[in-house]
Amino acid sequence: MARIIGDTLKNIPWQEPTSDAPVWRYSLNPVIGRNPVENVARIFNSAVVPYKGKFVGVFRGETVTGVPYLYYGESLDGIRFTFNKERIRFYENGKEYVFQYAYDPRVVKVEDDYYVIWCDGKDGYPSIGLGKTRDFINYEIVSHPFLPFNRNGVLFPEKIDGKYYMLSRPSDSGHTKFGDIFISESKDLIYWGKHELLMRCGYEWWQTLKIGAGCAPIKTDEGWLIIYHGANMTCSGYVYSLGAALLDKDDPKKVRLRCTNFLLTPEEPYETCGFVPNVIFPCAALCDAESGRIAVYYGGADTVVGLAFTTVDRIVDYIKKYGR
Ligand code: BMA
Repeated sequence: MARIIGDTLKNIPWQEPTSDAPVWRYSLNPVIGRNPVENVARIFNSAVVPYKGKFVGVFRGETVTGVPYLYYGESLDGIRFTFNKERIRFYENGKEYVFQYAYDPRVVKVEDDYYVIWCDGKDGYPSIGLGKTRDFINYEIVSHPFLPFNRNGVLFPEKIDGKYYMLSRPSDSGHTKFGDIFISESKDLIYWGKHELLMRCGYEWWQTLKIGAGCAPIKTDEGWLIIYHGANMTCSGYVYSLGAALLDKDDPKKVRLRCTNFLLTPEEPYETCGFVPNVIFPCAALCDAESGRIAVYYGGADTVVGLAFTTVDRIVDYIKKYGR
């Protein structure tokens, strides 16, 4: 029986499985549909965390100009969300930070701070932006950890041996046709180094083109559980699926096991049809250490947000069964 090492979250959104699939979809998906708030055409690829008894998040809102920015949303049950119509403002040295664009946010709590990591259009280059908040009202820029081009920055939820760790994917300026996951460390969240290749694109067709970190790593007694996306190429474009792996608990630079099967691939209409068809893009997971339940938020077809469930037992067993 694998165990989550972390907090209890009794009100985690949940639905029992109806099959033995390793990850199953919420039957009332999508949880966030089109035109969720004034001037925002679509919300997808977004992050949710528990906060003061409810669920709050930083959401990728594709505005009606087509430019993505970050929006705040909240929910009592983790399923029905309301959003602020003003986008989130960040400050740097007392001045408002001017966004060119911002997308694919993740939110990770480390000690008392909630860190927001997103793909930031800094000087026109896709770069990793790192900011923080304590109250989801005031946000400040912490750093831009890596040289461009880089996407899919995901911070670990605790320091390991006194150091912060971040996953990311160095890439290029466009819809990158390549990309592996790297891991970097820092003592202060400002200066990052010791960059190392963590996982290359897989041999399996669903993850041959590029891979990128997804949800914040989940600490388990079997290691750090990472839920990521893998993309491949077809005659009609890219297909993004959800994959999983286990990293060593004490040394996250070591991959223990990586699942050769995808755990979710686009099947439902809200994943196969939309602004960009055939995309499942996980960005956040809620966990309840007591029951072992995990709820994953993912973007569907660059258009909506879906919810999927698993338990630490099921997913770890599956990785062990189909891992290499
Ligand atoms: C990637 C990112 C994601 C997006 C995906 C599919 O390059 O831009 O935000 O979900 O493409 O379009």
